[in-house]
Amino acid sequence: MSEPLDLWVSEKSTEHLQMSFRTKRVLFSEKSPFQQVDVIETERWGKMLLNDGMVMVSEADEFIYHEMIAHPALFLLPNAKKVLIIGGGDGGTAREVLRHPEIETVHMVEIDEVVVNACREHLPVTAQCLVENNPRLSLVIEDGIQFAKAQKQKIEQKEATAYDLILVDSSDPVGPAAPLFNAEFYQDLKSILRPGGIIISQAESSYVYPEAQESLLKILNSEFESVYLYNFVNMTYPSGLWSFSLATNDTDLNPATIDAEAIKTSNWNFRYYTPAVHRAAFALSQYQIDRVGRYVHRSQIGA
Ligand code: SPD
Repeated sequence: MSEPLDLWVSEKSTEHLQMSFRTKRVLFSEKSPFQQVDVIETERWGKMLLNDGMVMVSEADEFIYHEMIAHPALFLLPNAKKVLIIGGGDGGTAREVLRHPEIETVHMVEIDEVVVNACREHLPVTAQCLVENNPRLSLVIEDGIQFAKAQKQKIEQKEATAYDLILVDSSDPVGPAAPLFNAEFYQDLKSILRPGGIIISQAESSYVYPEAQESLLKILNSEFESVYLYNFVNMTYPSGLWSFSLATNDTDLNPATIDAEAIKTSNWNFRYYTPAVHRAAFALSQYQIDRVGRYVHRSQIGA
């Protein structure tokens, strides 16, 4: 009797680093007009979505990424009502935003319908809010770049109102997500954000992709009054340590101070996010300060 296949799927993160996941089977594999989309079933991490071979979410740790992209900003903006999500086709970010009852409208703009449908079918917990007729969620299949430009015109013509919070839940800066790391995109986002609003962006890894992170923070720094970097741990991303950026023109906002009572009394059974995690996430290592300290708020560099 021959042994069953020992199947591994690898993300080749850089020329010098790859991560491999022992895999039971491939559940979905399709080349969309934008990228290669795969869902695999792993031994340890549950089902996993990969875009162009890069891990986007796994069932085992998606809660960390999605809690950390949504809740820090939402607890800093208790009066937020209108949220825009660019990307986030798996639905996890929208799921977390919609846990806040004060949020009336979520616009989610995803370029790749193949990702949305693959997640609806294979990652139903992550994609649970991507149902037809969700009264608070409007899902638009469109390029986020074009959406932001069109929205800018509508706001200028008073046909639409600005967003309180914008979440850029992008994949890595290659393929369809590359323009989401450009200055022009953030200039457009700035004009569709209300004064005092917040933009959170997927900000890559300080250790594996320092150039991409630095470039994003440099752009944000040139467009916004205050820029912060905050960290979280995601086991299935290369190096484990990953970051989001926070950009705002509200100079009074201090993101590291948080209403701990509001988080505790929300009683939502977070699995990662706590008041202490919120505060600690904004602490930067000396390595990060040396790399990007000139682009982030002075409170993050110990000044
Ligand atoms: N290398 C992974 C970068 C993060 C990708 N975004 C994940 C989307 C989750 N909604």
